[in-house]
Amino acid sequence: MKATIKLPADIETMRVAGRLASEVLDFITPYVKPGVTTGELDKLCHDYMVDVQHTTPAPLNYAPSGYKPYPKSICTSVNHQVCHGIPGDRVLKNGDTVNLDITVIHDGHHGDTSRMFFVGTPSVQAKRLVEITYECMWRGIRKVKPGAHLGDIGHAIQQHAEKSGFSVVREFCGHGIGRNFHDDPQVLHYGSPGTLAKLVPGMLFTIEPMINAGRRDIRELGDGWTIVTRDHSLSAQWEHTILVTDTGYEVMTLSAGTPPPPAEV
Ligand code: EYL
Ligand code: CO
Ligand code: CO
Repeated sequence: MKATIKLPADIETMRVAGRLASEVLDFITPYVKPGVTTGELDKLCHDYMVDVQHTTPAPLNYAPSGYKPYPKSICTSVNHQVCHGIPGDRVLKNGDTVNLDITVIHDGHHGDTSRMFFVGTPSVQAKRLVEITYECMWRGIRKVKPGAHLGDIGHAIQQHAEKSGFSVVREFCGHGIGRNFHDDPQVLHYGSPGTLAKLVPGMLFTIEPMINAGRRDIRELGDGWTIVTRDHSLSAQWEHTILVTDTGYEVMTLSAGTPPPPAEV
């Protein structure tokens, strides 16, 4: 499938959208504590986006074909939930891990980013999974440059995950992004070097690996959205929106609170 090459004016708007999405994560960070509900985190983020940023939460009422409209403004995926967890009455407790996934619309353009959070003190295994998943995302990002292939990104992610004893979720992938939330290309988090589309300056897409501590198999819950690991093993995900530049890549979803790239990658 063909990827759209963005115009310079659109790229600057995407830069702002990306920063705003990341700033929602900065804003919510101090609230991610034992005792808070995922619904409270959603409400806080919704009001920050709408009232402070004057952005639109893209997930709210989002209804890709075959899905019922998503009822909330962010995704909150706890422990063995892989992605698309729906905020609600669930109370976060010490030792939980949670992914908060934010997509804002600013001036018709989307910024999409997610981070992992530890609620209180994590287990040794949770800390390792979250750190390795962050390294996986960054190993993918560092493959991005003109002339590289999408398969190079997927391969780098899969190699690091599997040599660490973890597995890569296959059913969901990164995606082109811009005026549409989800566009071409699909950015698989597994694959072979030199395969799939060649990267060209101006392409914009997310890299958002979902890595499981156990088997890669997933299952959808009855709510029609929440994805969980079939074996109930822990799952982690990080996401950035990336621009292909003339010399490499630019991370579009940066803000004051963005964690630094891992040192050892
Ligand atoms: C579901 C989207 C067409 C994704 C994200 C896939 C299914 C068919 C389009 C958020 C919500 C990815 O990119 C996402 N998070 O970073 N729904 C999503 N779907 C879907
Ligand atoms: Co996202
Ligand atoms: Co995404």
